[in-house]
Amino acid sequence: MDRDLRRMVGATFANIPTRKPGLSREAIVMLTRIDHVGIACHDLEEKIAFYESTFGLLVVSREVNEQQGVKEAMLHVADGPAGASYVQLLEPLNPDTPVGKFLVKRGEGVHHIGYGVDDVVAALESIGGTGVRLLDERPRHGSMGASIAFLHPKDVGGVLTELVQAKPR
Ligand code: CMX
Ligand code: CO
Repeated sequence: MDRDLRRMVGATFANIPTRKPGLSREAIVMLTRIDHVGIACHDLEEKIAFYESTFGLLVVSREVNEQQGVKEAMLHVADGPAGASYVQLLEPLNPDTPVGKFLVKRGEGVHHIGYGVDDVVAALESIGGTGVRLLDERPRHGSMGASIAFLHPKDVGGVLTELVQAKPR
């Protein structure tokens, strides 16, 4: 990026308000970034190959998370000032899991959005106070050592929403 363009982009971002005026700081949960987009698939290896060959993404982590009922891979997209962002590919461990049920009902596609937060416990308390149902009262273990918690999609306009506090580097 040349220097003028860099300055322009910097200035543009500096002008974007990040908080709704009039709300107290305590009432606001700061979402720091889009941490990942979770995508449900039938065949993890096939989808990894697709994302690698089509978008040139690289797998940075593979895990089996029994508690969440998934076999998954994180593919790095970009680094930003608030941390990295990823595509999370999810294959269910069996049909009676969140991703397994989703695939039967809706087929492959976007399953959830994961937003970065600095403090997931504080975020849960604040969001729970607004009436949005918390699927996790307390954080659970997520990809790459993160602490995660889900919000009910019916209370977030049909979007299953995950809060992600990344493991400290
Ligand atoms: N996005 C949007 N809506 C969803 C959804 C999703 N991913 N999954 C389910 N729903 C909707 C269903 O369509 C259904 O709506 P209707 O009643 O209008 O048909 C409703 O929610 C209930 O769905 P269900 O199939 O009966 O499933 P359950 O209620 O048993 O579970 C949910 C739904 C969201 C509570 C469950 O999937 C959950 O607890 N998810 C959080 C954990 C998770 O998804 N883990 C996997 C990812 C792990 C990771 O990212 O690390
Ligand atoms: Co996720």
